[in-house]
Amino acid sequence: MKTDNTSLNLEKTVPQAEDFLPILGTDYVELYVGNAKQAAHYYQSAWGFQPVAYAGLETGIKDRVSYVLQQDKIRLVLTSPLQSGGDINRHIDAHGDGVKVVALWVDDATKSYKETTARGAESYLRPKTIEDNHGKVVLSGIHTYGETVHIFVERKDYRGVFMPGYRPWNPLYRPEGTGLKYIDHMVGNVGWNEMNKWCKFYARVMGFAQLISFDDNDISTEYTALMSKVMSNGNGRIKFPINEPAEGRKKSQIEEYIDFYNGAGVQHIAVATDNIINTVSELRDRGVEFLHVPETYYDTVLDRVGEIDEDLEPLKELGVLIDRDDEGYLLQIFTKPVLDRPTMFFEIIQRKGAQSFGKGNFKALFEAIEREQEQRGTL
Ligand code: TYF
Ligand code: FE
Repeated sequence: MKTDNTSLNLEKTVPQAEDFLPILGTDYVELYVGNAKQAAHYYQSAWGFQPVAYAGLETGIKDRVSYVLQQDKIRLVLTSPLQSGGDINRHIDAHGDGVKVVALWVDDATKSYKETTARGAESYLRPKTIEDNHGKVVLSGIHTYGETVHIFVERKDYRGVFMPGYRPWNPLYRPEGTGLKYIDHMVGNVGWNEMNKWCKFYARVMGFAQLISFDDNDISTEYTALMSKVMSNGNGRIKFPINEPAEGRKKSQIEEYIDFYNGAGVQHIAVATDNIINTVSELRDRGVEFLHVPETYYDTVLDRVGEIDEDLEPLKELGVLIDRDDEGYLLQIFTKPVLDRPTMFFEIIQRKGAQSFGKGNFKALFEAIEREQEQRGTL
């Protein structure tokens, strides 16, 4: 690690120039998927997201359909095309199901657009105001890595369920939530030697600062390798680690992603819970598949992390990983890819003081990923 936790603290206390892009939080994450109706059912039944809003033929939209689901502060939008041709079909053809939009909640979407495009961001959506009888929303957007985009959402003058163009979606089917609270971080995989370019993009264009950096010595296992830097916005609410593949003995998991996604894109979405044992038990009962770590991990883990509040036995039974830094500890676990292509997956994380990313688990985690790669014949 190039900067340890001491310098991580230092970075946080360095006085920043005025934030030209204040971000209130993640507004929503939009996936382009082949069958939004069935994907919505999956996120409801397996993950416990609640139905919120709908747009499609019934609301006068002819070429696409979108379902909006929410769990606490996490909002997902699932969008499918209704016709052949067009950008959404092309996106799905190239990437499979995946994240198109990481939407950021701001006070002023017009200013966010002006500040970022003036610093070199490529425009995706010029500021536009959409209105209905619940008020107005201002949207604007810029391109980031691959075909992923950021949309700035200004909703201070809106009181509807999501945004104009959508109507409330109230199905009878409403499985309970699983205790997921908010998006902790969202990770991008970029191509060979592109990590620094995209970190500079987040620094220069969006005013983010680097929190941590991992090189291939930190993370390389016997075979695979990667490099990673974590970029964070002024108030720390948004954390975007950026990974690039590194040369190892065998194929990097990042390279496998890039091959199947056909380029850069969102690799994992880390969602926070305040009771990882309950959340992961519930998710597992509903069919979500997690990476398996060998039981021997638990023979020595407490020597490494010291005392923790939880009983070790349920953590071991579920395969939850534990790591500590000088601010506290964290509990984390990773799903297998949630799509047929080995691309996007989820991380469930519970922070108990620690603000880092689980470096002490990298070896066990990456070896678990390699075992999956081996089964796919992509190692
Ligand atoms: O977000 C992180 O940095 C941790 C660790 O391919 C990690 O979740 C890093 C790379 C990766 C999977 C997990
Ligand atoms: Fe993560």
